[in-house]
Amino acid sequence: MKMSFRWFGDSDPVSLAYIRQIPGMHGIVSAIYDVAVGEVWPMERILELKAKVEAHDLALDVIESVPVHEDIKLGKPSRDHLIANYQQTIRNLGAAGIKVICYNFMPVFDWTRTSLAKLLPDGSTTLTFSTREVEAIDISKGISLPGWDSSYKPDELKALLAEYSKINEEKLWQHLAYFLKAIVPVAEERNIRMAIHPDDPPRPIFGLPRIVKNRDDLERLLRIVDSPANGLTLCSGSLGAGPENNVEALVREFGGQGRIHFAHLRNVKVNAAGDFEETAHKSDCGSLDMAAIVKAYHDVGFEGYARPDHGRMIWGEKGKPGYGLYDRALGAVYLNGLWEAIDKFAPARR
Ligand code: DNO
Repeated sequence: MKMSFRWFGDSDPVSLAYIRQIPGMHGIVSAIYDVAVGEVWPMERILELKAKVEAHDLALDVIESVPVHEDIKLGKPSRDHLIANYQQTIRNLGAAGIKVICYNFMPVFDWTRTSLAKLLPDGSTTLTFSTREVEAIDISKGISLPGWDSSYKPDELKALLAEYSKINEEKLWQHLAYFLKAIVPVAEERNIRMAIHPDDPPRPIFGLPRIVKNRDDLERLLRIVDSPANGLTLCSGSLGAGPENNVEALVREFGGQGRIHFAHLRNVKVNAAGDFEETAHKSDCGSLDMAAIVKAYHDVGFEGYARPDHGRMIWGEKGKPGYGLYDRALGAVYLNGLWEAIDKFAPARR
């Protein structure tokens, strides 16, 4: 397990110099944030990012994310050109020595929360999701939830949602299959592992289809192109927010097949309705048995990349919700500690 840390580039309040001081840190997970979705990532920008990271003695092996243009998800005629651009970005990333590309196939919205700073009894703040609050939102009046893609103007968003009203789950699967069949061979050729991130939360929101939510979806996805280059970002927090999902079992099944390339490790406190609150990483802080999950990775001989995922805001830190330094650093050290203990004292059960 190679421990890594997400960094949002020069505008990130957390510096590479600080990340490097976290014990056991292998590398940085990042992206180029100012290239428009659908455009090719220029070689020189990729090399510049890599040089910046390497200057701090950290590796840049994982990109999170190369976003997928909505026209590809909608299956519009413009998708062929956009997919050709995506292929070229994969080639460029391969030429720069990148090993894993994370992406997702969630229509319109990426991860969704109803609060970004719920105050906890210990004075820290965290991210939460409530179905009731999401359902109370009248989408036609425009959306103003924290953390959502505010780059859409209300009219654009309305038009986009209208286009999606014709897309059901099966259609979205067809569009994902079309995309995978085009990009996975290029990834194979360039020695890159594609790693889809599951839907967060793992269920439809606002009537938009979501298709990467549970074990059967993951199985279906992997069989579309049965190649190690078509793999998973297994996000414990996203999948773990589905009461039907057993994250440890997913790690054993898909990790055992060598199809997990990137592990997002975080804990959530989930109720039966699937509402959740993000917690500190430690098992007894949330609903997930993080020790059992890390043990499952160890048992399947996981050699891929992992990162602590969202953290709470603690110790008065101000910054990007979920992506402060302190709680994620605690998470990284905790996860490395679990791994070391398992490695030394628990025999692998393969
Ligand atoms: C949230 C992240 C997601 C993830 C993308 C991957 O914090 O886990 O934004 O990066 O869904 O494409």
